[in-house]
Amino acid sequence: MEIEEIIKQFPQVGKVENIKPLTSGFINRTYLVTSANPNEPNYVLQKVNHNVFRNIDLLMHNIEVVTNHIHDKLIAAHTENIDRKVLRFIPAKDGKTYYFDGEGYWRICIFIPRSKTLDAVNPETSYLVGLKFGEFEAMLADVPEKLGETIPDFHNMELRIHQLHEAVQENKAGRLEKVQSIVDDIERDAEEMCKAEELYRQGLLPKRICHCDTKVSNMLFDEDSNDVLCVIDLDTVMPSFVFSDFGDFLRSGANPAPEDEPDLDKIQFNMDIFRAFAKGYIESAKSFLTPIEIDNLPFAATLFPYMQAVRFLADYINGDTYYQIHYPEHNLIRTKAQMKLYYEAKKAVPEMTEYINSIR
Ligand code: GN1
Ligand code: MG
Repeated sequence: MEIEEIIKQFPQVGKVENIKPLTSGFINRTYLVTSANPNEPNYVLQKVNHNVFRNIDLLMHNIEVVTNHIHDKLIAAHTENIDRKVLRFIPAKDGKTYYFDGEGYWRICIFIPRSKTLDAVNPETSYLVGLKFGEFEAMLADVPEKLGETIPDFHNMELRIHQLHEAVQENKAGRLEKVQSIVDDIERDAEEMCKAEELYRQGLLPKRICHCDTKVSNMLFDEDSNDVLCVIDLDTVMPSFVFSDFGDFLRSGANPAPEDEPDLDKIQFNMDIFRAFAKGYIESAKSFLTPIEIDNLPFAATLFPYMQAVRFLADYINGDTYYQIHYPEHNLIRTKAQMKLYYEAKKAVPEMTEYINSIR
């Protein structure tokens, strides 16, 4: 269906002046829709990736519950400019917050004007991002409804290891020989890296509503004041261990190099970023975190580069079916970069633990 036709399924949108693709993430297709009437907001139109997210009804239900809950909390706290502090998805003709055109699923949210995203963090922004993601979890700690997992077992390390085993067994793209030594490195640490699932089984670790994609680029900042406005990209908001939000932010934030940096010497784990982020996060999440969760935050910082390496490697072995690649060995380069980061984070665990114990 033509994009113009899709937009017409959302009655709230008036006359459209312009539709322009936005580049964001590997997963969904995104457009900025500009309204002809300057008094009307602009919109963000997205086609949700149905291969990745199998249950769009559940996904959009989660997002509605989460955004409504945050909205209510902001009102109760007499927060100013609430429209800038939480996303709002608008209904289609049938009242649902998405439209199925027979082929794909589309949704529209209101564009927050004078906002920007950042691609990199310094200690100052890292602190703000930590505060905001901690606050996001804190606000959702009392969501009355049980949310579903939009990607079942998304951050389940045992499952990711299992998927790697399957990839190795099938060796679909004939690439196994080339990566056997990395597979061995991963195997060596697998049991240790699956400790969250074990703690969960023992009833010692809870699942909470987490964001599960805590990159700095998933947060809006005010263009003028540089204040943090709100958390975006809510597709992976689901029950998970808090390690997801803590660890995945540091995976991208504490590494000054890109996640696919081929020069491994450039990959580091920046402790200034770690300290700033941990400080902000613990400040706002302290109210609900248990001692076991806090004890294991340094583990979380090692878990996410490790998990991402396992995911990239499985995709490489499978012949690149999940992540978009820009050159043939891209997933292998990504794997090596994440393994390097994992080892760097591991080296920093004693220092991380010491710092966390000093502020908890
Ligand atoms: C995917 O598309 P993006 O960048 O938001 C992936 C994350 C990975 C990331 C690695 C749903 O996120 O889990 O960490 O790539 N999202 C999904 O770059 O699989
Ligand atoms: Mg994402």
